[in-house]
Amino acid sequence: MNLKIALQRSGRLADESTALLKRCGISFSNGMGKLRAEAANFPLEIFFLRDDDIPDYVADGVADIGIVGENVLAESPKAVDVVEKLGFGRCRLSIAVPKGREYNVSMLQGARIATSYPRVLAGFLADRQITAEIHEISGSVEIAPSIGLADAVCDLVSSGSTLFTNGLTEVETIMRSEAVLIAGSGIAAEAQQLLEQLRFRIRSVKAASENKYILLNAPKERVEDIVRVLPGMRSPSVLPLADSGWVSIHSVVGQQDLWTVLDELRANGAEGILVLSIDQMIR
Ligand code: PRT
Ligand code: ZN
Repeated sequence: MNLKIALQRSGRLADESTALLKRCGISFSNGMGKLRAEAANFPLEIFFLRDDDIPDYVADGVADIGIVGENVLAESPKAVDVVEKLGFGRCRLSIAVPKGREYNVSMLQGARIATSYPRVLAGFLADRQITAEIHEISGSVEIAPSIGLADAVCDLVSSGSTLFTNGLTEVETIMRSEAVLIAGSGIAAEAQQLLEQLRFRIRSVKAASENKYILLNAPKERVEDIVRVLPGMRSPSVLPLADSGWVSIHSVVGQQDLWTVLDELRANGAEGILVLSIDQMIR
């Protein structure tokens, strides 16, 4: 039996979804226009679909699991469970208005707002007792104000450059989203077991990409100060060097703290610092 996974065929989640499986040691070929692939070394069958269809396929049991943006699930909730956050495809659903326009949320009363996310937007407005005209459009939402179709937009934003080039300013964040692994609620026991194996791999790959392995040399008398700077998985390893006045210290540091930790290490006498990528990390 195979575990069946639905991935986006092409688009913003496609490359990172296939890259994630490959980093999990799963090999398959995903040539252009391919709709289906079978992994060579894991009982996994892959369907390549439009992202909007993925929750349906998973809810209906055609696929056991899938990768999709949280925004898609929020707009059309389905009988699926989010089993893992994946840390890519990050964006936010925001309201934007023409640049220079003053803004507070009550100004949305009676406004025309263009969006591809009418359900999430309606929920946001209802919570604030605002009645607005929601214009649902499926693409190029950002041009709606300049062609006179809307007073504001509600669209996904990542770098903000689309809003900027269309003379719009982001004024309100309605939700944050990232890619997630979803599973059908009626997933069979055998598929569930394979899913657990895959989740174990995904978690080790994700932890690895969020951390760096760090090695450094330190004079013995500074070890205590340096160890205080390093979190480590349990505690850093301290190894003797040929020169008895020095030791080598090994540890793991979170990617986001890396530069701060490096500054503190140097300030505490660390030398010959090496920072290495980690392939897998099992906590
Ligand atoms: O063909 P298919 O239906 O599969 O794809 P799609 O065109 O519906 O989706 P796609 O590939 O554009 O996006 C897939 C998923 O990527 C979305 O559902 C989000 O979860 C996630 N994602 C992350 C984004 C963005 N960032 C993003 N910036 N989806 C869309 N955008 C668009 C946004 O709509 C706007 O047009 O990019 C533009 C803004 O980008 P910036 O960088 O200029 O702010
Ligand atoms: Zn889509």
